[in-house]
Amino acid sequence: MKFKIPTVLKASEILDKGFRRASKISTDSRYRRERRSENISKVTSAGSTISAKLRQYVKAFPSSDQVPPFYFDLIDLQVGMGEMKHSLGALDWAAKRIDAVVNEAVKDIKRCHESGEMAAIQKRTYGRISSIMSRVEKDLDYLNRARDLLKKMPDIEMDLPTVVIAGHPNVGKSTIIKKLSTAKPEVASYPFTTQEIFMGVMEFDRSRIQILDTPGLFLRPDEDRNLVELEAVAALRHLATLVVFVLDPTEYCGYSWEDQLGLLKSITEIFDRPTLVVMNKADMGVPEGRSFEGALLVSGETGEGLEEVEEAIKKALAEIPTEAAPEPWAGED
Ligand SMILES: Nc1nc2c(ncn2[C@@H]2O[C@H](COP(=O)(O)OP(=O)(O)OP(=O)(O)O)[C@@H](O)[C@H]2O)c(=O)[nH]1
Ligand SMILES: [Mg+2]
Repeated sequence: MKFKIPTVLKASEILDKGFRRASKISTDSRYRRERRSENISKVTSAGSTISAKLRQYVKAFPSSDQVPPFYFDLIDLQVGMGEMKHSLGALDWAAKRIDAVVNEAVKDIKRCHESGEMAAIQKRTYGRISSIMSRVEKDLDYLNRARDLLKKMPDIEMDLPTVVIAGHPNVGKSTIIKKLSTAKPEVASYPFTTQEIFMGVMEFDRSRIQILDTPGLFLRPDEDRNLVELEAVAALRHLATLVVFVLDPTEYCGYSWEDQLGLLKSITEIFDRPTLVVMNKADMGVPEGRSFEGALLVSGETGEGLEEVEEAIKKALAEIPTEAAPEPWAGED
């Protein structure tokens, strides 16, 4: 799903657009009747250009009851669903106010007897429109920033089976996903290299599977999690058909084996999804006593064991009944 939202112009730019269009309407007539219709056309054209632009934005942004739960969470984390709603409400209010101000001006101009008076009403109306626009200046700026964030959101296909890779930071999630799929995430030897959900596609025979790289997680309650961790949580909660959990038995990632097992346990308990456990960095040797029942031993670095991971993913997905997968549109909480 992709959000296609036009650039949100600044209040002054929208005003310019409206007034410029209106300024093109002119009669050189000295007759009062024609002057009157020119004034009416000007205020109407300026007002409707501006209010139409505002309404275009209101329509282009996703509304909270129309987005799938995953995007709802992501928007809420990155942009703030409440703030977005509030700012869109403000634009809607401004569009209505501008229309009302224009209607009033048209009535007043129709009642006028003098050209000078008509011109004064037009000027006053432009002033009123400008002051309405200045009241939504901050909302427009905010929405433009929100638009940039929405544009960068991962383009998830809601009806494809989705594998979500999870684990502590630095355990090698991105290294593995890079080898398994078309995704090209960044890999680096520091925690939280991955700052957002990354999407790649795996192809098995002719069927496509979506595979998501997520930021690293710590063993802690949601209220203590940082923003990037919460994005991983949103993917696990709303998208994961299957979880591939990566453990680093070498502890080179910087987190203890016990903490990693604790995180695995808590993820399994909270999200209750079929989970495939992978022990990474096999090329460095596995320290004595570190094992996990059913886990596949792999090396993202050398590629060792990754074919088995592919096979296991394929097998696990085939075994998952469709109704057990999350329903991204219906939500679940
Ligand atoms: N020796 C060895 N190093 C690995 C292996 N897999 C990953 N690494 C290294 O571990 C570090 C972290 O790898 P990433 O793939 O960025 O880890 P990540 O889990 O995606 O980390 P975050 O995005 O921060 O959560 C990098 O320096 C990798 O080169 C492996 O199988 N063997
Ligand atoms: Mg990563």
